[in-house]
Amino acid sequence: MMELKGKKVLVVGLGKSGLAAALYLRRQGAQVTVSDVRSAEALAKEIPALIEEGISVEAGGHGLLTFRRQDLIVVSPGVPLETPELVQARNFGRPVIGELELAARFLKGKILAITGSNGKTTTTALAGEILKEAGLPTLVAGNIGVPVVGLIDESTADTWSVLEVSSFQLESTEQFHPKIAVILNITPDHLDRHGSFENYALAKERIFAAQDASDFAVLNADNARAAEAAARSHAPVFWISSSHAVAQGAWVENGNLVYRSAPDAATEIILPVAKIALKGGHNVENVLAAACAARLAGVRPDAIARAIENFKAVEHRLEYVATIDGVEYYNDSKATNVDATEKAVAAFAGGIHLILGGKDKGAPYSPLAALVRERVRAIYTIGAAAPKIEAELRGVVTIQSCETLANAVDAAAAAAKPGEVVVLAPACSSFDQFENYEQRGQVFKQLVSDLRDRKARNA
Ligand code: UMA
Repeated sequence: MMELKGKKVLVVGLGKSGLAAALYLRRQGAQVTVSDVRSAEALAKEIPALIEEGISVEAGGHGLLTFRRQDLIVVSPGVPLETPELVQARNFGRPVIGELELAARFLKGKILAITGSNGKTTTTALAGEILKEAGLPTLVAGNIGVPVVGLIDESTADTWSVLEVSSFQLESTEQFHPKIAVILNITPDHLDRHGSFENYALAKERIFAAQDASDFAVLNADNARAAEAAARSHAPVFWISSSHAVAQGAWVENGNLVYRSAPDAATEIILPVAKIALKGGHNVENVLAAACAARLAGVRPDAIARAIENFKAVEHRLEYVATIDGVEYYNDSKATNVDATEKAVAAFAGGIHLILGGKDKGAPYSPLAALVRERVRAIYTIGAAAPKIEAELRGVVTIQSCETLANAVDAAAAAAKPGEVVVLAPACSSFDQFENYEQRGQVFKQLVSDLRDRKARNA
C-alpha cells in the first residue's frame, strides 16, 4: 500500500472531493497543499478550517512551482487532466491520480460501481437500498454527491461500497477494482471535456480495467455503445434488457422483472413491473441493473422486490414538485444532457412546457426535435446555451427566450393549461447561472413554491 506519512501531496480543486481528500491525506500524516482557481474571498469559508488542520492553501490560480514540488497530486473530478499545470507536473514525473483512485487504494471491502450517461444516480441509490434491505453493511457514495475518500475510515472487510462513478472520475483510475461493474448506457455527454464521444466511452470502460474473471460486469443490451464494451470486459458479462430475454442477467418478460444466473439456469421472477414505484419507462432499465447487480452480490429476490417497491424518485430526477391550477411541475434538474431530456419528455404523454438551457456541453439538441414536436407545447430557454438551442429547434415548436429560470417558470405557468405539465429538464449543465444542478433544482422548487403562494394570495 502507498505510504502517505510525510509525503508532499497536492490536492487540486477545493470542492467536496478536494476538501475530503485533503482532510484524509492530512490525517494520514501527509504534508498537504490545496490549490484552487477560485479566489481567497470565494474560499473564505473553507480556508480557516484547512489552515487549522495544518493544510496549506493556494487560492486564485494554480502555480507551476506548487505543482512541481509534490510527491503526489490528487485531482478533483471537475479538473481536466489536460490542465497545463497538471501536464507539466506529469512531464516532471509527478504521479497524478484522481480522488476516486486515492480512495480505491485504501477502501476496504467490496465495490459495486455504477456508471452510465443517465440513470446512474437512481440506480446507485436503489442498489444501495437493496443491499441495505438484505442486511448487508452498505455505504453509498461517489458522483451521487459524497466523495468516496470519505468512506475509507468507515469501511471494513465486510463493507459493500455502492459507488456512482463518472467518466471524470474513471479517467484517472489505475487500481480501482469493482467486484461488480455496471455500465447503464453511453450516449453523448461531456464532449467539451473528453473531446470526442469515443474518448468519453473509453473513459467509462475504465470501470472494467482492473477486473478479472472472478468479478462481474453488467451491461445494457439495449444500448449500442454500452453493449460494445463487452469486448473489453475481463469479467463474465451479465446483461440487462427491457425488450428481450438475455443469456444471463435481468430482463422483462410477461410483465415481470426476471433474472437468471446462467444460460442454462432457471428463470426467477423478481417482481411485476407494475410494482415499480419510480416514474418513467427509462427507470425500468435502472431497476433491472440494480436488481441484477444485487443478485450478483448474493441478495435474495424477495429482498430485491421489497426495496424496489419502496423506492421513490431521487431528488432532482423527474421529481414531482407541485400541482398549481391543475398544472403539474416536475424538477429534472439532473437532466444535464440531451439524452436525459429526451427521457424526461418521453415520460409524459403530451402537453409539456419544457425549460431548456444552461451551459452547453457540445452535443447537438436536434435529436430532440421529433419527440418535442409530438409532446411539447412550448420551449422556454435559459442561460448561455439558449441561442444554440433556439437555432437547432427553430420551427419545431414555439420557443420563448426567457434568459432566467424565474422568467421561464412565470412564462410556462402563464401558458400552461390544466392537465399539462411544466418540466425543468434543461439538457445542459448549470454552471453558467448556478453553483451546480442541485442548486438549480432547489431554485426551481422555490420558484414553484413562490408561484403557488402568489396564486393562493390572489385567489
Ligand atoms: N477547480 C480548479 N481548477 C480547475 C477546475 C476546477 O481549481 O481547473 C476547482 C473549482 O474552483 C472548485 C473545485 O475545483 O472549487 C470543484 O471541484 P469539482 O468540480 O471536482 O467538484 P466537487 O465539489 O469535488 O464535486 C465532484 C463532482 N463534480 C464534478 O464531477 C464536476 C460531483 O459530481 C460529485 O458529486 C462530487 O465530486 C463527489 O464525488 C457532480 C457532477 O456534476 C454532481 N458530475 C458530473 C455529472 O454527473 O455529469 C460528472
